[in-house]
Amino acid sequence: MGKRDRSGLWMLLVLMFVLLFSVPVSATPVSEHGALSVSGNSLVDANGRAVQLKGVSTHGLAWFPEYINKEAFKSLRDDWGANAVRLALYTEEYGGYCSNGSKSQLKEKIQEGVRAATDLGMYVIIDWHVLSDQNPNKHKNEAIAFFREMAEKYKNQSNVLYEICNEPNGGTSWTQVKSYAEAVIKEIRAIDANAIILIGTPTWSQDADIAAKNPITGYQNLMYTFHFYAATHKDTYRKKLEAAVRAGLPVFVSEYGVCEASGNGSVNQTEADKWFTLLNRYGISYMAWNLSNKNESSSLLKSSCKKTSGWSASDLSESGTYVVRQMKGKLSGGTGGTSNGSSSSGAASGTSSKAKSVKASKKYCTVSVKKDGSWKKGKRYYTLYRVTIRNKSKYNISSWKLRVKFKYSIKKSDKWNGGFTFKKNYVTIRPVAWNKKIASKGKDTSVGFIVSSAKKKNPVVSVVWR
Ligand code: IDC
Repeated sequence: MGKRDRSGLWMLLVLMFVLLFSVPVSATPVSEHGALSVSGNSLVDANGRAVQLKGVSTHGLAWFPEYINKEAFKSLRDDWGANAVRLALYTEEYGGYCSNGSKSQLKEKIQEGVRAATDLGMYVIIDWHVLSDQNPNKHKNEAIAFFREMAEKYKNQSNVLYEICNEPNGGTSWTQVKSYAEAVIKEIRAIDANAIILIGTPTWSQDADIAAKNPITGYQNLMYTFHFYAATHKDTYRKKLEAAVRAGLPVFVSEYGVCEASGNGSVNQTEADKWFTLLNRYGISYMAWNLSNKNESSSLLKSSCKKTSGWSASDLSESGTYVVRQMKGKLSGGTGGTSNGSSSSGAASGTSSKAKSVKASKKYCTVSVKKDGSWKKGKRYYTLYRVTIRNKSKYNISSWKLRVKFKYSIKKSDKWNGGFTFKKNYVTIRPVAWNKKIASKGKDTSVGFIVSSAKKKNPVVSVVWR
């Protein structure tokens, strides 16, 4: 073989090597995160890292079956930034599973939906959409039969989540929901020991704070749902959600709208931004209602749009435009919001059961104390600081304590999500119960405070672990 021939051979080898190793094997949400579990009040992935599911809910499977197709879900994943999809199976209403629907056709649709999501490496929620039936106990036996069948079918898949009652309402109490949930969970767990199970809470899944006072015990991987519609539900409801999270309840927003609770009416982006600041602060998962072109403002597609996949920006309704922007990590207002671009982030207290636990230190964690606004009031200068603690180690952090030192003396003005001591020119910060633990590779962004100073410039001189 001549020299030229050999160099040609080398070129070919190099080319093959490049082709073999550089063609990216595109990661999917499921290949990245694997089987999910619940740790503390967080949803965590197979590596024990906090994970936030984001996606959309279909409208009723009987109403809008055409959107259950692989191309549609691919658009959700690749163009909208979704890692999950929710399949809404109404139990009553039009074509309901327990009313006048064809059980076999509806189950066929679910199977199509799960298959499409699975092929695309997306998480999928099978939602038993209790609504006008009000009390999930009304169709308890059918729910048990249904979920037994689903669990049997999907027990070997790590991407399927079960939502066992969308929105109990009509005065159904938590005691009644709990007893229903315990019966259904027992049946699912006999078949599938690990799948995440989402449990609706009373008053259209707004009473997570009530569930938090008396959660279901004896099972792992349970989460409780909280639903909001931003143009109707405001501060009062955000307080309820926050109370539930702070009580340690794992919460999942399996349905939300940026419009009114009717699913129609005005869209309120300002309130929606406030909701997302809260959800992102706690790393709470969220699914938008609804993937259809129905002529109502909660529909993510314009009613003029007839496409069932491959949508462009001009096909999106006002809700759709907001929802997609949100999933991509941008809030509408641009002020006061915490944007959140990555698919895994945020949750305060996730811990992997595998890794050992250590106390935060320089060796394991980094911390940043960032200025996020300053103003003058009277003779004093006020500054707001936000604290980010990142656990860069392979261990779970079991506790932490920090001291932030300023150049000149400071006075306390406000603080949140920690135990604080303000003294001379320093602030000592300890965690509260729910942000004490930080999972391996996880972070906490929940802590903040405001100090005032006589000096206009009073920089932070050091931040140390205690
Ligand atoms: C609404 C749909 C609407 C449908 C109606 C049926 O948007 O097209 O006619 O259900 O009753 C929920 C429910 C969800 C509702 C939605 C808007 O989970 O099924 O969808 N909503 O009203 N809870 C709060 C709001």
